[in-house]
Parts: sequence; C-alpha cells; structure tokens
Amino acid sequence: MVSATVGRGAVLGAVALSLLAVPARAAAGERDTSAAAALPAPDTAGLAAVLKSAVAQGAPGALARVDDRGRAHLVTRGVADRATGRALSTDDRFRVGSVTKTFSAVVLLQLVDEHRLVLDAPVNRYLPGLLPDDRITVRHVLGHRSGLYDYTNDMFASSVSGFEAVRTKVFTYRQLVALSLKKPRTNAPGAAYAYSNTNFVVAGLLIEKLTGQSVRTAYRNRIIEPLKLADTFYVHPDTAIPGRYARGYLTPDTAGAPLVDATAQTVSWAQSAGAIISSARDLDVFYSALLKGRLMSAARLAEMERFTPVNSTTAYGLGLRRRDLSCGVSVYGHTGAVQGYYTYAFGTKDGSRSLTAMANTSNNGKVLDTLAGALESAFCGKR
Ligand code: REY
Repeated sequence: MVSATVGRGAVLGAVALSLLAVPARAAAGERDTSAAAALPAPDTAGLAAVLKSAVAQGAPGALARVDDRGRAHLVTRGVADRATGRALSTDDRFRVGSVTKTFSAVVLLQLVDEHRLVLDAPVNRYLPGLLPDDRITVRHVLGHRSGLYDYTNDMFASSVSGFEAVRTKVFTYRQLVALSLKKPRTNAPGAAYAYSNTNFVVAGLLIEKLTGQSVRTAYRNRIIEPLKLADTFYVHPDTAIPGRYARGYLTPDTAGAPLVDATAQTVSWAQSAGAIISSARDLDVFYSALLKGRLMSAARLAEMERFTPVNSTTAYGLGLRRRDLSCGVSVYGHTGAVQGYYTYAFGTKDGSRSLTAMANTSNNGKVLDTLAGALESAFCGKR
C-alpha cells in the first residue's frame, strides 16, 4: 500500500472498515454528497502549516490525522509534555471534550432503533419531573434546542479559578441539571438552537435510565468494543488518562500568565457531555463508522443528519455538527473544548475520509480558529 509520511509522524496501515465503503447517501438540500474519491488529495503541507501556526500562537503541540479510504496521513508539531519535552505523537491519547456528545447521541439513537426511546417524546416521560417544561423533547435536547441554560457559562466565567474549583469535584447529573435550572430557559422548547452542555447531561441521565447501565458501560458495549477503539475510555470520576497521552495546558485569561497543566481532572462537570478520552485514530474510525451507517439504522442516521442552521458555515443535527468548507464540501462531526485540549473530528458524508485535529491547549481563540484550517487542508486539498 502506498502511503505518505509527513512531519514526525509514522504511517499506519489500512483501516479494515474502509474496505467496506458504501456509496454516499443522497441528501436533499445539502451542498455535498461526494465520496472521498471525488475530493482533492489531502494537503499535508497545508496541515503542517496549520499546526505550525497553532504552535506559534501558543499551543505546546498540535496533531492531525487524516484517514483517506484507509490510508493514514499523520502530521504533528510541538510537544506532548512541556516538562519533559517529549514530542507529540498521533498515537497520544487526549481528552476529546464535546466529541463525547456524538457518542451519547449514538447510544440514544440506538435505543430509538430498539424501540426503547421515542425522539419526539418529552424527556419527562422517561425522567418524571426532571425538567420544568413537559414540552422539552429528547430531539430538542440532542439538537441543543431545549432552551436549557448552559451552567458552564458561570462555572468557567473565570477560566483558571473556575477550573480549579471543579478539577477534582464529583457531581451527579442531577446536580448539574439543578445548576442549569437556576437560570431561566434561553428559548421556548424547539424554538432556537442554543448550545448547552445541560442537554447532554440530560442525555446521560436518559442513557442510564433506559439501559440500567452507566454511560461508561453503554459506550463500551455499544461503540468502543464493536469498533475496537483501543484508545477510547470513559474513566469518570478517575482523574488520570490511561497509557500514553498528551498533557493538556489551559491558557489563563490574563495575557502572559503561564499555562496551567490541566491534564488531571475528573471532568465531572461534563460527564456525558464531554468526558471521553480517545485518540486521533479512534476518532477517525468512530466518525467513519458512524457516517457509513454502521452504528445505527439508515433511518436513525438520517434523523441525526437533519440540521438546524447555526451560522453561515455550520449547522447542528443530533449530537452532530455540519461544517460547510470553502470548497463547497460539507463535513460532519464535532468539536471539543475541555481544559487543555481543542479537538476537531469530522468526516465526509460517506465516511470515506475523516480528520482528527487536536491542539493541547484551550481558552485560546486564535489556536481554535487556526486549527479549523486543518479541515480545509484535509478535505479541500491545495488551494
Ligand atoms: C468549557 C470551558 C467549554 C472550557 C465547554 N466544553 O463547554 C464542552 C465542549 C465540553 O464544547 C474552557 N473555557 C477552556 C473557559 C472560558 O474557561 N472562560 O477553554 O479550557 O467541548
């Protein structure tokens, strides 16, 4: 197999799943249904330039891994650990933040397939009295259209002290929902998109109620084991990342203040909204499998891919984002922002090409914006 080596990265072999590629599904009203074969080749020099600028803007390290029909393109820059100077590797595990939301949505959509959950049913049918409004449905929650206030706005108003106050805390889901309900709803049920972690805390409660299992067990049995995601873990409330990992560095709000090593934390403030640990390979495999229709029925995937516009270039489905790139290609996945780590994980509509990009810092808008350029390089090719 021909493959490319770029930067410090080694090259991996074909991903078995890619051998089973299915044709792109038709999608009315969307800009792109193309297979990776119809896309320009990934621009690995462009990826390297993106990672270089992310590091120049303050990220200790940054990585990108493109899986193009089983052929991996790996690029890294900078370090996994500022104390030892160890170079970042695309094999390093990291905290994926809200990419977790897609995992939670997948579990719930599988439960819909199993006739154990109805998307348009009120959340309160399954969790009586949890929410103050019986009109809030499961679909509203998974699409961030519930109007439930995002409690993390207040929790992290001050980034470092807010983080240190919760770093080792263990919350119940209901405590997090209660924090949200102290504030008025941001919109009437279904009326508007408003991103809120509270929605995916409710998703975690639904998973535990309907399966009788912890989300940890549900992720493992339904996604991690079937896809053989050997780098993917949900360890809450443990604070350590197992095995080999990139350390994560939170950027303080005060300019010039030193980065804060945020690696060890419970992530209890996010749980089913953001506490999964994974790797670039596993996220590429996960989104490829999802978009190829391997994790749920075609009908459920179509519901996940019914998008509400967010702005001129992004839209949100059910635990799934769409980003419309400058070349007219749309990609599907999620972003993540947890203290110390920014992640982008997206794939083409047919799942035949996927990208994971990660920088091991957060609270640095320049790095976040720059890293988005990895999507352009991965899916639009040389421009
Ligand atoms: C939490 C704060 C952001 C991150 C969040 N993350 O909702 C979810 C996601 C799980 O979308 C923190 N920002 C940072 C601040 C801002 O503290 N004052 O950037 O590390 O992934």
